[in-house]
Parts: sequence; C-alpha cells; structure tokens
Amino acid sequence: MNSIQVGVLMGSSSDWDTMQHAVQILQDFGIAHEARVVSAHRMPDDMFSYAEAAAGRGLKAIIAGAGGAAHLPGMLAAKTVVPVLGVPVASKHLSGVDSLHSIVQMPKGVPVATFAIGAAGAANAALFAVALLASHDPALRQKLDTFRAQQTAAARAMTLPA
Ligand code: RP5
Repeated sequence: MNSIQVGVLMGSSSDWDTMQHAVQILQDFGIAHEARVVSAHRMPDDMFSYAEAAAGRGLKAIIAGAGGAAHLPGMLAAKTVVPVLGVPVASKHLSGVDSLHSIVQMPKGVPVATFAIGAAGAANAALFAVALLASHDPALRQKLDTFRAQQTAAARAMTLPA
C-alpha cells in the first residue's frame, strides 16, 4: 500500500461539506491521503502530535480547513515544516471572512499557503498539493496537464443564450 502523501485535516465534522472537495480531487488524482477531524481548540494535543509526526511519516503536504477563529492551519505550521495549505471554511456569522483573516495573516517566519473561502479553496488546495507532488512525478504531471486541458476545452465549449 502507498504511504500517505497528503493529510486533510478539519476542525469539525461540520467542515466536511467544504473539505470533501479537497478529498475528491485527491481521489481523482490517485493521491494516497487521509482525512481526519483534528480541532485546534478542542484537541490541541492531538493537533501537535499530528504535526510533530507529519514529516517522519513522509507527508508532503497538509491541507487544513477551519472556520471562525481558525487556528488549525497556523498552529500545525508552527510545529512542522511540511507545507500547510489553509482553507478558510465559511462561518455562520461572518461568512468565512473571519476564517480567511485568521489563516492568511500569519506573522513572518511561519508560512501557511492560504486559499479561497469555501469549496473552491478546498479544491484548489488539493490541486496545489497535486502540483507540488507532480514536480517529482512525471506521470502525475501528465494527469495534471490533462486535467487543465479538459478544463480549457470545457470553457471553450461554453455557450451563452442567443
Ligand atoms: C471550527 O469551528 C471548525 O473548523 C468549524 O468550522 C467551526 C464550528 O465547529 P462546530 O461548532 O460546527 O463543531 O473549529
């Protein structure tokens, strides 16, 4: 069995509706991955354990989604040099702008790559992870090129009402 390449973490099962879009992309590209709920404020010890073990387990990227005061991506990044890709999940009261600001405004020295709020951000985080892996994997690079070509063809085939 292939070892896990990408971890997909989220702060709550309520984030799954958003984060499933990352998992779907990883499945489509055949990337060995795992998806888990690891909450920064409800399970801080689990979060640190996951981050501390990530490099030794061979993880190449961690996609982390959270909403509200979204500490998860930044605190994971504080404990590992494995690239952390942050996905702001839309929150109930502030529509995810709070999540976005929490994730994107990392102080200098501990980076988190931050994506769009919601499903598009989750999918793009996974595509970014694919691109990272593809730089050392010609077959995966070919799959990514094909994905882009299909997307381009679909856009060119779009029609508008007369
Ligand atoms: C965050 O709080 C989670 O990432 C989630 O987006 C938000 C709300 O969590 P629940 O109250 O729905 O479990 O930690």
